[in-house]
Amino acid sequence: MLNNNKIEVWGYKTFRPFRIYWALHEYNLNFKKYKIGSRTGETQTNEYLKINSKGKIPTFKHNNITITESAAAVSYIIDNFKKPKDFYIPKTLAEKAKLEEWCIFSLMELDCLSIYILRRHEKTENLGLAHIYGEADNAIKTARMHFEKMIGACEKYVPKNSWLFGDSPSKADIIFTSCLIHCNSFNLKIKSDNINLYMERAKSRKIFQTAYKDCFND
Ligand SMILES: N[C@@H](CCC(=O)N[C@@H](CS)C(=O)NCC(=O)O)C(=O)O
Repeated sequence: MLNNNKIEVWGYKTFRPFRIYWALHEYNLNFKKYKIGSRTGETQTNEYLKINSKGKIPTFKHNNITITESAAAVSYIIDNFKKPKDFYIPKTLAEKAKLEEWCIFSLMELDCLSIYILRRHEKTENLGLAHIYGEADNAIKTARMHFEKMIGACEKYVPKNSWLFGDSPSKADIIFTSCLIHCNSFNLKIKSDNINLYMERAKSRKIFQTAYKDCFND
């Protein structure tokens, strides 16, 4: 196991850095925060671009390794530090594949193909960046339809009373929940009681709340 004496995280106030904050809080690890925001200019300085050439947040660093994808940083934390008691790690290859299926589904279908399309092409008054990436009514329409379809496709696999893999949260819960918590900002409605209840259960977890405050407060 690695020590935690030099963990650093850049970025805050959005759901992608939150994935890293949540994992670090689950693992009870101290870390140094650089609370820089996207589109504030802070991600475009020469100094920052040297550690993250994408000019995006989040960035995670532990000693000499720098990771510039939120889900990869979550995996790094889970794979390298001492597992807390109340956290699920898959044991078999089949369990690992099912867990990865949730993560990739959330990242691709919910984050990239739905939420991020809205972020790029919605009008400014709807929290979008159409002034930069252009208006694209059809892309917005299909992103909304896609989100609804994907929520419909996964809802029956979301347990009624537990986390995705039982009594303890996992990487899949961190990634899946992160894609759900702010979708109402884009007026994306989760039309599934089951998933809404799951999300409320996740939000009621003390560690979730502490990590959330840490990530979203100044
Ligand atoms: N795939 C990346 C996406 C990172 C990302 O898009 N971050 C947003 C804020 S949450 C950002 O920095 N956007 C600024 C930009 O797109 O230029 C991850 O999950 O870490």
